[in-house]
Amino acid sequence: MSENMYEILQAGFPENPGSACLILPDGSEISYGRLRQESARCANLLVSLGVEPGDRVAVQVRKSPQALFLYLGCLRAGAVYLPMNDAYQRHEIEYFLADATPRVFVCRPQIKALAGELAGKAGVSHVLELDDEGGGDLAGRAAAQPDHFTTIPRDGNDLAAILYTSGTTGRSKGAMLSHRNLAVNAQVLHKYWGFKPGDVLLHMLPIFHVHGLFVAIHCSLLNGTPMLFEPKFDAQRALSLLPKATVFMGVPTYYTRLLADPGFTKETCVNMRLFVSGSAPLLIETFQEFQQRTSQTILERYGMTEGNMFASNPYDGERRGGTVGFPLPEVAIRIVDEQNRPVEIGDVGQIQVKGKSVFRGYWNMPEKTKEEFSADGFFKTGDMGKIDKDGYISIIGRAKDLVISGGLNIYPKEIEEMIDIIPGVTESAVIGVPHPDFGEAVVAAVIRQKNERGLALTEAEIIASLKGELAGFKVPKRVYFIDDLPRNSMGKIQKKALREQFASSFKGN
Ligand code: MCA
Ligand code: AMP
Repeated sequence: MSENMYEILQAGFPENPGSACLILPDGSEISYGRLRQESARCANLLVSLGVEPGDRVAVQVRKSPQALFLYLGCLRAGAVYLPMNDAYQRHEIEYFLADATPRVFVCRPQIKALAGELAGKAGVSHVLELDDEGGGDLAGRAAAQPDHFTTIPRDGNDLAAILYTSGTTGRSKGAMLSHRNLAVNAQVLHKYWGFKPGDVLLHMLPIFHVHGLFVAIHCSLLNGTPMLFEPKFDAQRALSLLPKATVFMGVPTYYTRLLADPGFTKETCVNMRLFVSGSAPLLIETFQEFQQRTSQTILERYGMTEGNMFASNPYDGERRGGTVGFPLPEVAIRIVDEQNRPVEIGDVGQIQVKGKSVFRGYWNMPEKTKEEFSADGFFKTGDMGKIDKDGYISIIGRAKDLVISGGLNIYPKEIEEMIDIIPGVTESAVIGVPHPDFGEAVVAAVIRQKNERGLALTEAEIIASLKGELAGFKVPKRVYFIDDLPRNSMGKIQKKALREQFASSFKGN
C-alpha cells in the first residue's frame, strides 16, 4: 500500500470539495477541491520537466497558496521537497544547491540572476519563478497543466523532504525526512491536540520549517478544516483574526509580541481552544502572563527538524510552564550521561530520542549520521534536559553551540567563518545573548587589526559585509571589539564567559 504523505493527508479532506481549506487575507477562500486540482497541476508540471521520484525540488519563495500547492505537488510526484528560508543569501543558496543537486529550483523573481548563476554551477536543470503574490512562470506553466494527477505511490521510507539545519561545524546538514516520518507525527499530533470539526487554524508561521510547514499545515489538512493563511506573523493582524480562530501555533516571540499589545485580551481569545508554542524556550513569565491575561494556558511542545515533534504538554491534563510535557505516542525519550547511561529522575543529561518520526539521516553525510545516533538507535538531540518524578520533561540547555533567535537556529561557527575572512579581522567568536523580542540575539566579539593606514574595521563595516552573504537573522545585531578572547587551559574559547560579559547588550531595549 502506498504511504505517500499526500494520500495520508487527502484521507482527511472533507467530502464536500467546496469546503474551505485556505482563507486568505482578503477574505477569499480556496477550497479543498481547488487544493487537489492545483497540487495536481504542480505535480503534472514537475513530471513534464522530467522530475522523477526521488529528485529534489528546491524552493525559495515567500509564503503563498501557490507555494503550498507546490509542496503538495512535490509529494504527489514523489519528488523530495527542499524548502529554503527566503532570507537566505548567496553563500547559503550556493551551498544548498551544490549539496542537494535538485532538478528544479523555484525562486523569487528578485533573485533570478543569482539563481540562474548558482543553478548553472550546480547543474540544476530548471529554474522557475514564483513571485510573492503567487504569480510567475511556475504558476503560469502549472495553470496550463491538467488538474488531475494520479499520486505516485511511495514506500514509507522514501524521502518526502530534505530540510537543511545548520551544523556545529559551520556546514549545514540536510535532514532527510521520509513519508512515514511525516505521516506518523502528523497523525499523532492531530489526535493528541484534539483536532475536531469546526477548528480554524490561524497560520502565521513561515512554511520553510518543520513548525509551519509540517506541524501546522499537516494537522489542519488531516482535519479537513480551514486555515486563516497569512503571509507572516503580525501582532496587529493576529488580534483581528484570533476571534475567528480556534487554534494558533507560534514561536515564543509571537506570544511576547501579542502580550506587548494592550489590545490583546481575554475577548480576543474567546473562540480559541489551543495555543501551541515551540521551536525555542517559552519563558515562564510569558506562560504566566498569558494565563493571567487570557485565562488560556499555552501548550508548550518540543521538537527538532530531525524528527518533527518529540514531546508535548497534555491537551487534557496539567500543562506545566517551563516544561515540554511528556514523550509523544510513538516517541521514546531518554536522558543519558556522557557514557550514554540513563540518569536518575530529576538529573540533567543529554536528551536522546527514538521513533518512527525520527529522520533517515543527513543527506550525503553517512559518517555524520552515524555519529549522531547511539549504538541502540537513539538520536542525540544535542539538547540537555531532565525528567521529573511526574514524567514532565524540561529543556535545561544545549550541549550544542547553538543560538535560537525568534525561533530560528543559528550556529555560531558559520558566522565566525564569514567574519574571520573579512580583511582586518584577526579572530571572532559569536554568541547568543538574551533579547527581549527574539529570546536570544546574535552578538559577535571580534579581534581586529589596523591596516597600513592605521585604520581599523568598524561595526557597520562588518555587518555590511555579512549582509548579502548570510540571511539577515544570522547577522550579528551587535559587534564588540575586544583585545583577547577568553580561553580555557586547552586554548578553547570560553563562550560562557563571553555570554556573561555581553549579557546585558539588549537590556532595556
Ligand atoms: C527577522 N529578523 C530576525 C529574525 N527574523 N533577527 C533575528 N531573529 C529572527 N528570528 C531580522 C531581519 O533580518 C531584519 O533585519 C529585521 O529582523 C526585520 O525582518 P522581518 O522579516 O520584517 O522580521 P519579523 O517579521 O519581525 O520576523 C520576526 C519573526 C520571524 C516573526 C519572529 O523571524 C518568525 O516568524 N520566526 C519564526 C521562525 C520559525 O518558524 N521557526 C520554526 C523553526 P534587518 O532589517 O537588519 O535586515 S522549526 C523548529 O525550530 C523545530 C522543528 C520546532 O521545534 O518547531
Ligand atoms: P531546529 O533545528 O530548527 O529544528 O530546532 C530544534 C531545536 O529547537 C531543538 O533542538 C531545541 O534546542 C529547540 N527547541 C524546540 N522546541 C523547544 C522548546 N519548546 N523549548 C526549548 N527548546 C526548543
